[in-house]
Amino acid sequence: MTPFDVQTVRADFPILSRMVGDRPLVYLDNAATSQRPNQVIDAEADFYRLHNANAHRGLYMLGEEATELFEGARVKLAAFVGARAPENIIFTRGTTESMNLVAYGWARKFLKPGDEVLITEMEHHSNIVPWQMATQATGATLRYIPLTDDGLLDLSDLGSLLTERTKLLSVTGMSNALGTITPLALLIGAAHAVGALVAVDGAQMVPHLAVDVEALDVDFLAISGHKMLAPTASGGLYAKPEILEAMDPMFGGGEMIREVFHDHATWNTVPYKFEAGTMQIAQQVGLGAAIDYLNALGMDAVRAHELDITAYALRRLEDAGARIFGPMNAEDRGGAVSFWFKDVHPHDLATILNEDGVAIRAGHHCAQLVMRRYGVPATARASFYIYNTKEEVDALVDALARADGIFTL
Ligand code: C6P
Repeated sequence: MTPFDVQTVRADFPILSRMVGDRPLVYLDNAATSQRPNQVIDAEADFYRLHNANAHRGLYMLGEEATELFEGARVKLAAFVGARAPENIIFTRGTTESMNLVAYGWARKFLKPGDEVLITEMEHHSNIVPWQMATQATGATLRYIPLTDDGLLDLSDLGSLLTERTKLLSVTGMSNALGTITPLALLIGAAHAVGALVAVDGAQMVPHLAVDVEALDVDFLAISGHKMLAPTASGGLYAKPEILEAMDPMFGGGEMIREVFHDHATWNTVPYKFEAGTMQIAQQVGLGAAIDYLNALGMDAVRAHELDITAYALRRLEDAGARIFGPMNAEDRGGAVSFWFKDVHPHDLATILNEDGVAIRAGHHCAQLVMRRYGVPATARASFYIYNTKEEVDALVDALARADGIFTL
């Protein structure tokens, strides 16, 4: 049972009343990016209409308003993920930039030959490639936690993968390709026990589950705003204060310095030492409005809706003959449901479904190691959010039946 009125939520999203030809849009690609409610669109537009100036620079009214709104968004994001102080949040363009910041600012400074970084085969490329680059640059070694046949992390060999050589465990909180929810408390406890830090890719987790970085005791958390109703290029990196103090900045430029001399410069305080140049001010202000929206629904309610619709979709897709990748129990997963339908290539399927107004993603979802693990070049993926309904799941299944008809002619 959804604890909020989905039709009331839908009315806040102008794009959901668009038609695709003569069919209503059924938007099921929320893992790629969510849609935005009027509240977020208005917050971003009002920033430009009424308050636009650069942040942290102008000593005039607009400059102060822009700074206040920008910093207000930092306070909201910090509270949303349970951070003790807004200074623990670095604003970034999203998870990719956040993970690269950890890989440059922390890993390249502290890793040395013989050290290990442990990740999983379930990761998005943005939590693989930065570690390949950082371990190659430092002489450290990259290791992987494998996957079970049913899309869970295979932790049977964790003891030999996570050792005193491990300096960092970097893992997604929720897989975009399998939906799998990671047992973070267990992994963070095990990593800290051997002295490793833990980075969590929160791109899919933060929009869909209540997160408390203090309770989890996580060291880094990467966040993408655009998957949680906010504008593109909004998001951030949470990190523990002592880690941020020790890290190097990734970008040099305006605002990140305290003093500049001919031969060197000194850094501004955290978080500003990581925020060089003019930031994505209006977008982060929009993120603040998105957080207000999600808080008004309540993250427990957001999760309850997702569980309800995902359980329904898993059942209906399985009955329709789809092979589903990832856990079949909705409690173990989020709402990104990857599947292979009969013998139809996912790209053909997505094209046919589009004729019925149904938008799904087809491809490797930037998770090629997952595709290799399960022996497929691509999957079709439907992914749900707060405004999706069971009728839309029915529309997906009806469209699949039509695709089946076309291919069995
Ligand atoms: N996944 C998808 O369709 P950015 O693009 O930086 O906001 O997020 C990257 C990213 C990192 N980790 C996970 C688990 C993700 O799902 C994503 C983005 C999109 O699945 C686009 S590839």
